[in-house]
Amino acid sequence: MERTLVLVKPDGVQRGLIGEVIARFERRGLRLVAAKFMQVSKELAETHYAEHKGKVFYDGLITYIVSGPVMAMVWEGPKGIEAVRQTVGSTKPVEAAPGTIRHDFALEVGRNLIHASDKPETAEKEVALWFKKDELVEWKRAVDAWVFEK
Ligand code: DAT
Ligand code: MG
Repeated sequence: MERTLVLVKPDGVQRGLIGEVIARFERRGLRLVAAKFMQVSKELAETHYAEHKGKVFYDGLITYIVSGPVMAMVWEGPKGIEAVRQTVGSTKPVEAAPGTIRHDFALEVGRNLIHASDKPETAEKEVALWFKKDELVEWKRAVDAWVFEK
């Protein structure tokens, strides 16, 4: 079972797409572990996007992510990191596969609606950065045996 960080970015929140994003992950069978609606501080934004510091799009990226509230969530499932990235789609919306969130709701890389951790090391770091341990909910669903093989 893998956990991954998902953010509905400010454009997704402003456009009323929080529910749409949650519905897609729920339908896929992923299990919600944590969620909070919050205004991102500049400090948190800079820590979260530290790997992109110095790139041409960095300043725009920080301005974008702090431009309004985000919906931060942790989702889990077997191969959860990969599964969530697949449902999210490629970074550039015009390169994202039809049926993915970025394809279906976005056009521009600087307004690509959603963040998802890209690999296990990143996911672990990002979940710990955005959520305290006691905000992560351990629970089981009656339907789990029909979604998770083991
Ligand atoms: P992802 O969000 O798919 O993990 P990333 O980690 O490479 O993509 O980049 C983080 C964000 O930075 C991305 O969601 C949008 C922005 N970004 C990435 N590449 C960009 C580019 N070439 N031009 C403008 N913004 C870019
Ligand atoms: Mg990334």
